[in-house]
Amino acid sequence: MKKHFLIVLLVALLLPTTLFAQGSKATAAEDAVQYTPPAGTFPIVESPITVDIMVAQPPCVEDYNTNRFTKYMEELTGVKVNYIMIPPEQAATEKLALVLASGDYPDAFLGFAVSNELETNYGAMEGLFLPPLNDYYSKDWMPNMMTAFDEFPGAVGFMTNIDGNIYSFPPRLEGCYHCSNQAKMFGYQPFLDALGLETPPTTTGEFYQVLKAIKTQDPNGNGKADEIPPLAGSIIGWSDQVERFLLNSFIYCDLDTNINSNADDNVGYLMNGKKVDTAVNKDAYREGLAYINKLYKEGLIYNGSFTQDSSQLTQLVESSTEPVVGFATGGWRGQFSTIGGDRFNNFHAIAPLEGPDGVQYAVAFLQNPEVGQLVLSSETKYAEAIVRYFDYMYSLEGTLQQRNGFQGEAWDWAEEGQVGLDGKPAIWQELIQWNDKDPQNDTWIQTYAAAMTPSLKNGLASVPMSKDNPDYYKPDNNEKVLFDETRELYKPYEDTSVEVPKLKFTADENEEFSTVKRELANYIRQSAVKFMVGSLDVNDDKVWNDYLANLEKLQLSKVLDLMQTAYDRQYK
Ligand SMILES: [Ca+2]
Repeated sequence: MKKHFLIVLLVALLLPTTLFAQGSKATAAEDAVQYTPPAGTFPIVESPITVDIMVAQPPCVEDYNTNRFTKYMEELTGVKVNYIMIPPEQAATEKLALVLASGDYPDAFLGFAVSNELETNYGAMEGLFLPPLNDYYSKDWMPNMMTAFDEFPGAVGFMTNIDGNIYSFPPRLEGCYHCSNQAKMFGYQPFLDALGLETPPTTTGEFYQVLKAIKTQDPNGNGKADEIPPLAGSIIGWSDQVERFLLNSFIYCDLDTNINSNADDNVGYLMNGKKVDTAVNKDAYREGLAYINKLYKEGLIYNGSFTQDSSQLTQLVESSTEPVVGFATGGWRGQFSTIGGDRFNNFHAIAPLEGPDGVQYAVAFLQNPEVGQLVLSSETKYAEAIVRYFDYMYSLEGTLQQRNGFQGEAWDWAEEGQVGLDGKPAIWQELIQWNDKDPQNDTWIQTYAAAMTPSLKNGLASVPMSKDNPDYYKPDNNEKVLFDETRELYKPYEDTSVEVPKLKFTADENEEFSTVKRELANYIRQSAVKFMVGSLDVNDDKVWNDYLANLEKLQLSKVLDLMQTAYDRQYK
């Protein structure tokens, strides 16, 4: 009790007395708010209302109350927001704690990065946040946000707390399109040309033959068999692992063999319908490891691939006078070559290879939103107004107004004939370069709610350039290259439904399982490397069966059950 008193006292001392002058609640007038249906149309209310929102102020926005975009929102919606700004130098979560302890709340909190744990503490346990917001997650209430969510599979489940309630709205939604299929393989085009290949290899069988040809047929033309290794990757580095690409010709497998990777993600877990399962105890996984082991044994994969990092990989690709590496794996070309160099410009992505049983996956890296950027106070009488006000910012127009500035000044809809990054008719064009560095008061610079969806991002008008243009693969055009390679070569082989969405665990579950999950993940990762390099013989049934038995000893089944419980809680 004493502690609580102290916090109240601190709040009284810290908050300016005028802070909530306009925020007195539960007056008779508020009960008579007249909304204009339906959601997604404006204005929101028949006669103007004022709501209080506390906002964590970023450096790039001078004043949320006098900001031109805020004024625009007020005119559009009929909702005047009294923004109570917490300057950047104050820690938002501490401020949130103080205000919640004071008992005198605004209607909502914006930009306080409320975590899952804080949602549980303040929302579920103390009842200070308005739950559940689940009903607002529908096209009846938030048509723009829900339309944007269509491009973020699993996002609603991700926003759902472990108690099944939704306590918050996401910040800006932004999809990194090329990151969503980041496990890529690149071939050195001059080698493929020298070997007379019109197209890169498309199957694991062809790939094996091409690696052998690189090793034996002198594609760099210096008369020496120095093209060793034909294929290289690294264990540390952004999707530099060769197996991350190659295993997916046998079974869907998101495994990252780097021992320091997260124990929950990229351990080879997968969805089998609504069932959480794993690749790592399946025969197809064993076949994939055996294929990689065969390449390794025949000297077709650089042996350092399972120990080195991406800078060593880059050294391998770049340091020789003549190019020697034929294929390399990575999230992009900068993972293994010097940006803008001749080798960088000549590595081109290849599609996932079709395996002997027709399996051909691109690993799906789900682009998740964040929870806790907009939370409503349990005291607010204006939930409907706030929800509809922010929903506008997830629309195409709202996103661009809020992010870039005003239509006709900072951006405009695309003109007839303009094409986007995706080669489709462009959606919008940038009139002035977007700048999120300098303080300004014209717009919000996408600081909070916004939806830069993949389709909107890729709908930016750009200058078309054919792949035959010598400038196409140069760094200036890199975003376009990343986009094209992802869309043409990887998206056709992606199935987001087999990737396990982000799971949330209770405090008790974390306490009971965190060590178990870590030990299991370490064993899976280390064993995979041992099978690939042959220190465990993947072709020996006894060795394989011992491995399977060890997975069970390390509680694989229990971990899958735990994940299933978490999955059902969030996504069922
Ligand atoms: Ca040579």
